[in-house]
Amino acid sequence: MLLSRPHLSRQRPSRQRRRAVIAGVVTVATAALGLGLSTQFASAQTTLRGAADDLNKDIGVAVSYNLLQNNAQYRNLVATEFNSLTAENAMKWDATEPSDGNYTFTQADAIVDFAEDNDQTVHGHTFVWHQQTPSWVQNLSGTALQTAMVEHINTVANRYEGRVDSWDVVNEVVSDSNGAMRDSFWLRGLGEGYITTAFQTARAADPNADLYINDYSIDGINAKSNKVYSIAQGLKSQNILDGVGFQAHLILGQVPSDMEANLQRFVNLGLKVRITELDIRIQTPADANELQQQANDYRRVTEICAELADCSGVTVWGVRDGDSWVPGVFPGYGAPLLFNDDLSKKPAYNAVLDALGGDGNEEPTTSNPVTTTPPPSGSGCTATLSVQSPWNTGATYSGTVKANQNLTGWTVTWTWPGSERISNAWSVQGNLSGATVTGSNVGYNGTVASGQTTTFGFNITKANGSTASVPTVTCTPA
Ligand code: 9MR
Repeated sequence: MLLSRPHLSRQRPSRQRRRAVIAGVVTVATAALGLGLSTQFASAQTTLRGAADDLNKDIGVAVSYNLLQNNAQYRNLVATEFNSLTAENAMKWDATEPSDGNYTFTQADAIVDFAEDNDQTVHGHTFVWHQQTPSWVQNLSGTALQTAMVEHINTVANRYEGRVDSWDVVNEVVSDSNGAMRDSFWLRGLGEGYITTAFQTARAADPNADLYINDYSIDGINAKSNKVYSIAQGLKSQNILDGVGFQAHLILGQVPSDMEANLQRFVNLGLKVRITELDIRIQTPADANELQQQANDYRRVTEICAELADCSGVTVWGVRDGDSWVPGVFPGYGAPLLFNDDLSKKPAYNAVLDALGGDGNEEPTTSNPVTTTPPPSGSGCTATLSVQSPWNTGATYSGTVKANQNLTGWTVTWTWPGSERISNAWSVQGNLSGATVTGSNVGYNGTVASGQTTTFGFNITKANGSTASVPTVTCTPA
């Protein structure tokens, strides 16, 4: 899908080549993910970047200007592991226009130059936000505020036209309660129309950049994401919105069970989706089980993006745990990223690599049976389970439904032999929590053409140290 982006023809030749070369392997790599058979089809890529390139996805990271300037190891890792950059702070208003009409692009330029040197895309962050906006802007109102906003967007978007691929045009415009608009100086000064004006301005300034609305706590279906959905519908109908950014600042063990369904409903509007600021915080100090749970959570989020053709990519919000904003804002929490402070890889790194189809060595080990023997062919559908990653007291499973005829819906059922019980599930619904599980398709994955597959997944709890079993599944067409 990314290949149909209108602005690719204007991109640097090297980036275009990267996209074009890999187009042919998308189907295989995606199929490998869907079937949970990545050991069989794996690209054997050993970097996040290599694996994401094969999937035609962005794997991005938020970068600090200072660290890029001063730390060669950090620089090398950013160039090697990621194919997309976001400036963590350097493109925000306080960095780019600290006083009226006085633009300072040193830091932002350096990041865009770095991305070009390393054939990386840039996701721009951000034009209009209620934070990190200088007081000279916040003190304006009415026409003067609107003029400042329009001039700022025009100046920054024009400067990076053709070099920044996509922009968070507005950031965090919905409040945390009841899905109301956020009560900010923007709303008070200009009314809700400021959002439309911002997008119209950005579209005119750089018609080929993808324009996103970006927010946090909209990863699952809730009042806030419902509000973003209705704003997105309106902007899309005017053809001034291309995508929705889901920040995904998550808490350990709390990947929303309906995250995939949530992203899918935005895709169904004709929009791209993107995980823009992923981090998963843990109460510190984090123990080995928690780091494994974190890996499972990262795997899940990455899988969701990998499985959605219109998910443009996943960006993690920083490189090393010690660089993260989390401990400063949530005291007692931290360790939310993919790398330790010495740049060594955490279990979450391997899980992301694995979910991208690379060789993360996170596939089920020989001590854990991988798949059941498929039931005999001839029935309307067949289904299998595979253990994606076990830990002492739980495991993540992937389920695959294969259609042996055209399906408009399906039901799978099995009985756990032991103490295993589903704790949360995605892309499947029904009576899931007992010893006997009966689950059916959700809205988007019921229609499966003969010969095709679809997937679902879940986490279980189990007795400490026990093996995660792989029951035989019965599949029945709806
Ligand atoms: O990570 C950013 C941190 O360095 C800044 O101090 C902070 C200022 O508010 O912004 C952080 O990034 C935020 C991002 O721009 C928007 N979504 C929430 C992020 C974490 O606060």
